[in-house]
Amino acid sequence: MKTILKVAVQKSGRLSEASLKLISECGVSFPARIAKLKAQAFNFPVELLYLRDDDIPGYVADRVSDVGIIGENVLLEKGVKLEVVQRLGFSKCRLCIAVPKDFNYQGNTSLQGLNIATSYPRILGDYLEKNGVKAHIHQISGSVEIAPSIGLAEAVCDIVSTGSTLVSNGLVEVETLLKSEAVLVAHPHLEEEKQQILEQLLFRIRSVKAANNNKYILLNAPNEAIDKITSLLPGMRSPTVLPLAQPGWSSLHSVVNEDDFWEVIEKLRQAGAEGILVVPIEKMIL
Ligand code: PRT
Ligand code: ZN
Repeated sequence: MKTILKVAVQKSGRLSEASLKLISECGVSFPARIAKLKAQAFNFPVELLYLRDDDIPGYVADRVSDVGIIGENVLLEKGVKLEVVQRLGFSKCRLCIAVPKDFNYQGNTSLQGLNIATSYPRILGDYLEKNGVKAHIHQISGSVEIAPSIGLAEAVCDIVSTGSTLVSNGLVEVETLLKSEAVLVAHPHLEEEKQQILEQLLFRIRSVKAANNNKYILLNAPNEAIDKITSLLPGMRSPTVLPLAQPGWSSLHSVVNEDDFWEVIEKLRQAGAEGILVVPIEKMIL
């Protein structure tokens, strides 16, 4: 029988769309999703399992699934030992302690003796223990941010992304326990054939991620500016330089990282670049 790699993804929630988009950008196609629990790809030896995110670490540990995409926060909270084989860069968030805005917070000793509401008792417990703070952890499964206003707790420990939920509940962030993003986790002992499929998938994921983080840039410049402009364009090796029909001018092509994109564009303009075109890259093979 043909070996298939089972990949667990969140059924519906904040990770679902980005997880499926990533898999589809890897050129792996699935039948349209009709409230199914699993689906096999047409063109790659992968089967998707649609699960609740909290169940994914346990299912991968038990080999119900071979790999899974989850928030690192969930992985750490479950305390399941799995290998993070790739950080995926989406669903970025942080786990924070927050207190009412009129609380006179003086560092984590101010948490001593408080009731702290959270859905992350393990991570919070570890943090308090490491910092020698004795507080009462009140575990709740949702709507943590309302706990102080209904008198359930004096502080909360919850996931924050934009921070607007905290603000609208009159809370301020005082400690960051963890920075999280979606990760691909794998069972530590996959059989050889599954490991090979995983390697192929990882190669595609890394190419997609590199492409998303970079832009292809084309510009025109007078020949005397080429050296200066080349020094500003790191590129994959060095920029391509092609002569323009107009004498004394060239066209330069290169790749620029998304993170320092605007800064580089500004410097290129100052160095004499004109007619700058920026184009998305679909795949980038490193
Ligand atoms: O049903 P299932 O169990 O599968 O899903 P879930 O409801 O447990 O999880 P879901 O879909 O809400 O989140 C999945 C993962 O997304 C989390 O484990 C995090 O890794 C990640 N993530 C990213 C977030 C957020 N951003 C986020 N903002 N998870 C939750 N939130 C919540 C947070 O709990 C708080 O209520 O959003 C609110 C704060 O958002 P801001 O933008 O107002 O700060
Ligand atoms: Zn969940």
